[in-house]
Amino acid sequence: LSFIQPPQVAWASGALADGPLLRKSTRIQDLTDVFADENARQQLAGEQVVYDVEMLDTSPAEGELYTGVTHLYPGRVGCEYFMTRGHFHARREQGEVYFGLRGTGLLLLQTEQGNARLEKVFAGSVHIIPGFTAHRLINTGEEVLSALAVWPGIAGHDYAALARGFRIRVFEENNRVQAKEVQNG
Ligand code: PAN
Ligand code: ZN
Repeated sequence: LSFIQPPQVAWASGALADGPLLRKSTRIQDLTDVFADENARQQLAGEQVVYDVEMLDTSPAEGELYTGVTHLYPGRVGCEYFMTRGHFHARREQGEVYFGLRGTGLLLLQTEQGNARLEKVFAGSVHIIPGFTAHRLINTGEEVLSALAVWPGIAGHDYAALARGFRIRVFEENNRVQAKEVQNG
């Protein structure tokens, strides 16, 4: 019998290899109305990549799990740190687990009732995202923030439910990370 070579994640960089991969880049031009300062976003180069997602091309069938790595680059739109769009799962009851691999940042979690909280993300951090909870990564550091995620193939993404934004935004002010509660969301 031969031994199957599995896909690999390089823990230090988050790079996935040796499996069938799907890749998606999200750029400044894709993130209309995501950041508080829409004018500042329009001043930036639209092609600049804010985050890349690499995932294993596995089955989306019920009971199967997806595995992916998000690489969120350092940067800001105005004073607001680069972040992912963020979403609820279309199947609201479906949870997810994130593992911090490199860099430093925050995971913003928000319930359907609008209660929001922030967890620190760093190499080795483990984040249990329960069902019915929207999630967004925020890079508050100066290096790439990479996080591994595992989620149900049937979960799906609902971006529209949070089109008006989350209840918390995170800014750099006076060289410090400042989280602010906002009215929308
Ligand atoms: C992640 C996210 C990834 C990109 O794989 O999809 O970090 O964020 P957005 O999907 O919000 O643009 C995940 O949470 N999957 O369910
Ligand atoms: Zn998710």
